[in-house]
Amino acid sequence: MTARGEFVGPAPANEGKANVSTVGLIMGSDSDWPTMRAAAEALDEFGVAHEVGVVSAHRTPVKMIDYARSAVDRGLKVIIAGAGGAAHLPGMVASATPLPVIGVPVPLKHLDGMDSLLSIVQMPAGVPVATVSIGGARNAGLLAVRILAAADPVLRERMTAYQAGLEQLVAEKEAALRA
Ligand code: RP5
Repeated sequence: MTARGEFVGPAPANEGKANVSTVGLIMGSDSDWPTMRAAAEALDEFGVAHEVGVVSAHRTPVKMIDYARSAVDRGLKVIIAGAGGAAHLPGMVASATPLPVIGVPVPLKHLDGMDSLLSIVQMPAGVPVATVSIGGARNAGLLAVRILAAADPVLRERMTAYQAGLEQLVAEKEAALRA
């Protein structure tokens, strides 16, 4: 583990099951990747296997429904969905799977991501999407780790160590300010 609480290696859930992804990381366009890659990096730090795909609510609606409906059978436990503008992907995926869905509002060049945020966050009762901040893909990755960690003591231990690393980092920065 690094000072920042980063981990390398497979999560216990994936040991002996190479390439079995527990998190589905999807986005409406490849243009979302510069934002969404932070989620993949967070999952990598904790050794959580994930699959990455481009699935658009508007351009590939059939693929989107197939993806959501087959997610459980393919072994996914959590889905992270990022989209910008009229960002309907997270909500539509949540409507077609029982898995927890984390929505990432991707900021585009107009409206500063407020359109993405409002498109994702205001879901009708009965169909929840856990929405992170505009551009908050890293937190989406970390939230997915926490959801998995609820049933995985080793991942939970890793998250606890990561949090201790954050605390240590703040203390070091504070000490540097005073030096
Ligand atoms: C959304 O439209 C995507 O999630 C992306 O944020 C936005 C623009 O897509 P591109 O025109 O760059 O492919 O569906």
